[in-house]
Amino acid sequence: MSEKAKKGYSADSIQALEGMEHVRMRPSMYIGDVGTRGLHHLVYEVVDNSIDEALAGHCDAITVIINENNSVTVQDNGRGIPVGMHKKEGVSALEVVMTKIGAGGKFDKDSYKVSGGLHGVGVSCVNALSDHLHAIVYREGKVWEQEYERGKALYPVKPTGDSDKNGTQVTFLPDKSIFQQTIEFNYDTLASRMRELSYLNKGITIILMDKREKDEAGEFITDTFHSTEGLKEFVKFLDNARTPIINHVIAMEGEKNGTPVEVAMTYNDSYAENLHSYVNNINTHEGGTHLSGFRRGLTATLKKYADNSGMLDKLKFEISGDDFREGLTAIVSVKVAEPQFEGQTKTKLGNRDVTSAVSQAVSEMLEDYLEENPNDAKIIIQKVILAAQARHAAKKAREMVQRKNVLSGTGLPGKLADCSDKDPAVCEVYLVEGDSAGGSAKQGRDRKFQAILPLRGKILNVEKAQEHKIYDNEEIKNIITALGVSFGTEEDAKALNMEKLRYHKIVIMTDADIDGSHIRTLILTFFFRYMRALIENGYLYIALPPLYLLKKGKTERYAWSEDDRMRIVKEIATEGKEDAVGVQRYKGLGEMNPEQLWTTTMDPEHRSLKQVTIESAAEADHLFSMLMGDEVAPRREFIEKNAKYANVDV
Ligand code: 0RA
Repeated sequence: MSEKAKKGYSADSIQALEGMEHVRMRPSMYIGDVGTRGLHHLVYEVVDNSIDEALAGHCDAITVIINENNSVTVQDNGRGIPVGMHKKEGVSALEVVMTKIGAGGKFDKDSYKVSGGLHGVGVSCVNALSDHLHAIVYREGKVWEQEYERGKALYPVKPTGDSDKNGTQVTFLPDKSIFQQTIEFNYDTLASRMRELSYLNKGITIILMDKREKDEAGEFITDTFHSTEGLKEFVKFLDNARTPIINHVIAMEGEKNGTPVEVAMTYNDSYAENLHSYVNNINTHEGGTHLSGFRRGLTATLKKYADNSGMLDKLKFEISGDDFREGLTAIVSVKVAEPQFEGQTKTKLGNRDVTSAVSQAVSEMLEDYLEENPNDAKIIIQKVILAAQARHAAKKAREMVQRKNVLSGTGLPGKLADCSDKDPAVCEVYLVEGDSAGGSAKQGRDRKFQAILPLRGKILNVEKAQEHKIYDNEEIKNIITALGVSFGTEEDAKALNMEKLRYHKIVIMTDADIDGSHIRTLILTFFFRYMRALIENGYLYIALPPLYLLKKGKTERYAWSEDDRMRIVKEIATEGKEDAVGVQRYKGLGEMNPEQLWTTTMDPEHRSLKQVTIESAAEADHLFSMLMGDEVAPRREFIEKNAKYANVDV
């Protein structure tokens, strides 16, 4: 080893250091943000490396452990990151991978690295943003280790023993000074990504374990994710609360023009379209060329079959592309060597040649299926015809709602207490559960910029209703007219006339109980299905009312969680007399007087609002389908399990 290498101070490694410094200075540039999303991104980044090793055919088991101190361990049984001297850098390859930005994917060119995409910033990034990281490599009979602090190696890679295992183990503790909001990992968030990864990469076993908590039997909470059928199972999972109308999940897997394509789809008796797409395991929320390819293949094949069948002969109007996708649940997953990501959130695939690859793959798959399953083919075409008829009815109903708005003078619903300011950028509208809470909100608000729209009871379950039916619903009509924008499932309606939007903050305010969470989900479903652009533009929020009022003499404090409550009780109790602190549990918004509602939940100075994001459309869709689908059991179970979370991320 040269002198330089021993110290690890070659010119290149100084540059590497600067790269690492840059990650710490501008973390959001690398991982998106430094909130909970970015925090969880660290785990995905490390796991992606192991997935790459699995895709290269060298690894079939990955274990992810949340340790007691909130560090995370990711283990795999791959070849182990090479530990030999890296010629150019003069230090161990392991050290290069861990401390040089962008070094991650340089070794293996053949596999479709996630690198270069949305993730793929490399494990060095995780290292830079960790207080401490410990890498252990099992390779060629030996164990090698290196530790780092905030991305800097504490010692050169050293052998620490013998082993007949192969693999890599990385344990990292996120840096609190970077992730200031929290470094607490959410088990369910990690679980849903691991589940997704197991469907997208069949054959790999991913074990997730939480060592922070034990179940009743005294065991650590753990889940094992493994899929033998891949996307086929993913579709079944997404549709488990819906009723299928055809016998199988239609699936294909293969390579077209050099692009590996996987597709799975089925039809259910709902009216919703659930289409999810992935590129190199990344959920492409904004779609792109692969999704266009899927749509094109689907429409062309079904249209041709329908035309030849004669079933369309009596139909008086054209069938539109949307009609072929009512009740469709489908997943498209492609692997692209050099993906170009576009769009607002860089989750839209731009590579032109992928469209025809996917379109051809889908056409071939579907043609075969329709030939071999004529009964299913007939059922699908009948469904398409019904969808086309309903679309016509919906168009009329939509026009009626829009026309009524114009006729009724101001066009605003009678129940809306509008604000005086007219500048949408500063205006807010609260959609409030129940007339009584609505009354408090009206009294408590700042009427200059805050409008209140009380909603009575439950709004319609839009997933189960056909589009034209939802326009008969008073509450939904009120929301639509209050907001002032267009709506609907058709392409032209989806491109909302955003400039007409009357409020740039739309705040859902419901009780912090099971009914409240159900109503919130119903409203979210409506926005998700019919005004998705509002979510995408960040206009939709959830109000977070406090759970407790704590009183000691003249002191009044509010608590938003159990932890909050315990902390504040300690704080305001005199001489440790915690019993003397009065605790009032708020069951509903109605229990707060207007002033309390203002101070805790509506006053921009003190309130906390949760912005609704489309984190993972697949997860959100599953959530919606579980809550809204036909089967009651999974819905109950879900609501009960999640009732403790005051907020649902969609
Ligand atoms: C490059 C080359 C080789 C292994 C890996 C990367 C590798 C990286 C990671 C990251 C997490 N787990 C991993 N497992 C393997 C091996 C090349 C060889 O052995 O010939």
